[in-house]
Amino acid sequence: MDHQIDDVAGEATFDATIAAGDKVEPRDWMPEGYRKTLIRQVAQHAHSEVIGMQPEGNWITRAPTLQRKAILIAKVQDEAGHGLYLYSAAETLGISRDELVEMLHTGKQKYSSIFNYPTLSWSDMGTIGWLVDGAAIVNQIALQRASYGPYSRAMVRICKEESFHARQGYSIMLTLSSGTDTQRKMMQDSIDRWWWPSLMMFGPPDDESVHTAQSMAWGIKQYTNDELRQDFINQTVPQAHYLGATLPDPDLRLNEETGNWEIGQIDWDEFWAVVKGNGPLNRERIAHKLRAWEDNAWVREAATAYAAKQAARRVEVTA
Ligand code: BYC
Repeated sequence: MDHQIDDVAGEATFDATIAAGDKVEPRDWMPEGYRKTLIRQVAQHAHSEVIGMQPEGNWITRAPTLQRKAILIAKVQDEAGHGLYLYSAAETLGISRDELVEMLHTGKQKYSSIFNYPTLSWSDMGTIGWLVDGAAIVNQIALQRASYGPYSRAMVRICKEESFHARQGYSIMLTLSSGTDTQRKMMQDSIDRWWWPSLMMFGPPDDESVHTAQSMAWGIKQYTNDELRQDFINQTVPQAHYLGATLPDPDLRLNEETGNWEIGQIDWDEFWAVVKGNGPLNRERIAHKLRAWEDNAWVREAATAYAAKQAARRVEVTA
């Protein structure tokens, strides 16, 4: 009975917090669906950052200059950091890091479709920074205003770092676009392969998005998938033109009335195939992650033993 009274009072406070645009914090009452939705989305986001290290890590040893190598290492390290902020934010919802990692390893939780495509040339480092991080920023700027405090605060820091990532990507594209014919061809080939998968990052079209309406009512999402996708397209098309590149869409056209760049049909069959585990590299990505997890077990054991030793010393000192 007392529980029911607590729930009624908690729900009223929760509704008022959302209506006022204030933040919900870990100890506050929240509906079970809200907690579950956040665990799903934040965990999926964390997993994406960690798996997202693989396509770029693939090019660290082959970066064309020392400076590009140093920048790429820093960027890949940032992605690991983003994963850690996000796992920490997910843990405040009452789930452990081990459970989350287990769900990634067993395929019970997803990561972004985009990281199942291969990185075939150095130019892909530019395209990923420009298009993939660019798409991530459009999505994450909105998530800075998400109603759950720990998630929104993690987003503020992540967005600052992502903007450096997008710039380093575009800087690679500018270098290639003013280079030799071979470099320009490599750049165009890379754009041709990454354009459509980048647009898929925003999720299914609004009429197929099962979570958007509820997530917007809860203030987790501020905009729909299609709205964010359109913002990204409008921002990116002029950047492609500045590079002297084309986008692989014969139907792309500016609608003078709305100011929107309108695109052709996205291949949603391809998107769902990738999401369901049948993209070009889904199996390899998870196999590589599992191998790294097993090979590095000794690091986790050593860190745990060290923490226990430090804690025991603190007890001795205070006794
Ligand atoms: N890939 O109802 P919907 C990065 C799933 S990392 C895979 O619209 P929602 C970076 C969706 O989960 C960027 N699955 O869902 C790192 C749902 O399935 P379940 C990662 C997708 O949640 C390293 C179903 O489709 N960013 O920036 O309302 C290097 C129906 O979708 C995808 C984030 O994770 C997809 N693309 O909206 C470089 C952002 N899209 O779970 C860069 C946080 C949809 O019911 N997440 N699905 O089985 C979000 O903003 C939202 O979760 C989404 C989807 C917009 C992605």
